[in-house]
Amino acid sequence: MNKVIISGVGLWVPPYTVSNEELVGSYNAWAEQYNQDNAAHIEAGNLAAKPYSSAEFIEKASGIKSRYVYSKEGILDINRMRPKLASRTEDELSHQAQMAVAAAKKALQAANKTPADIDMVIVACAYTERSYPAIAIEVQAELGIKGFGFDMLVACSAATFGLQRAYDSLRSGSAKCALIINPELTSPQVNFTDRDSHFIFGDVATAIVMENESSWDSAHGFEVMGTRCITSYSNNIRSNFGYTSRVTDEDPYANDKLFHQNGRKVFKDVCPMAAQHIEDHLNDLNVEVEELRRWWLHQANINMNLLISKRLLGRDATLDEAPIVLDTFANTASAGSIIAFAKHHEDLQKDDIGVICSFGAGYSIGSLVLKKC
Ligand code: CO8
Repeated sequence: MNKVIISGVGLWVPPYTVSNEELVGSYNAWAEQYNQDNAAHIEAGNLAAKPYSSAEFIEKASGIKSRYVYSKEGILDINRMRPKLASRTEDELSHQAQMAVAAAKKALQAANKTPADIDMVIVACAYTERSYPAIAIEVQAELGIKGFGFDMLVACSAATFGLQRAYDSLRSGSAKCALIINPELTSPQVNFTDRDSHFIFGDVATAIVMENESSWDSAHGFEVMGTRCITSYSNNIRSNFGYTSRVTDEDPYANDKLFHQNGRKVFKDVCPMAAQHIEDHLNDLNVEVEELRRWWLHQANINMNLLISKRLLGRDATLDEAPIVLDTFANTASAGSIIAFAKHHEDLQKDDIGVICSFGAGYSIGSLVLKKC
């Protein structure tokens, strides 16, 4: 059967950054204001005082120092505590399509392809800003791509699950050259008034071109040796935002409609699941863990990545083996492992093997084992 190749990757980085110090400064000012405004209720024991956040805690607990955001306006304003985006008319390109197109152009260039070569577009991410028409179809129109496109949501594993869809389509012949894009506009779903999660996420867009070996013509190609996806239901990472809030008469902007999680439980559950998943995938492909030259892991928490690689290697992975990008990008949902791949793939030599692995809400875990061509 024809080999399937990842022939190009693109990374679009938003223009604004928010450091831990900036974020904590605004959260603490907001908490102080809240506690003052509610002093009587807090004193009477009817309301809990808001605890303060700390930049030291954030870096120690997660490894995150800063994050990129699509719009900085409003995030640090204690009277708003959420980003502000200009609303766009139906005739204008949507925010998410704009991010997706920027990353897609970079991936096409890296793959030495033009829009005319693509016949399938998948926009795979944690949220889309509307239900229909699909962002993927908007991207298709903007770039002038024929064929078909669709959106798919699998939280932090959307990118790897999307890559598996593309791989299967190329192998079956239903597509010849696929563009898989991850425009992760996470900041609108972050509760910037929640100390436990206000620091976790950043915005970014990544894209990958995947094609058959017969058409491959780029500087850096990676044969997809295999893909593997698994899901297991959990409420530990959840957002109840959805189109039915209108008819259930719930507040569509209540805290449960934003990202929330039991972070410590997620950490404990997901690390062993992800390590087992990678081990099983490698076993299926007759690849030894020691043969892995690079681990492009999901970027949620540096301690998670260290634990997962150590469990399999029996020692700490070096930063060269398992690169970290979350220090400057934070958790960018499904794009994290693809950012790691985008920034750390060119130095691999022919026949070097690496694994892209994502893990997150669902729970969902996805992996691709790649061999440098
Ligand atoms: N500042 C100071 N102290 C804090 C803060 C803070 N900001 N936050 C919490 N604390 C306190 C806690 O209250 C707690 O205090 P106490 O011991 O008195 O109860 C103490 O610090 C320790 O808190 P935790 O137990 O929560 O701390 P952890 O060491 O577990 O670290 C983490 C917290 C960083 C959240 C960690 O648990 C973690 O990274 N877990 C994994 C989370 C993860 O990977 N989640 C995946 C989510 S992403 C995903 O699946 C995609 C969803 C879709 C995208 C969403 C976009 C918006």
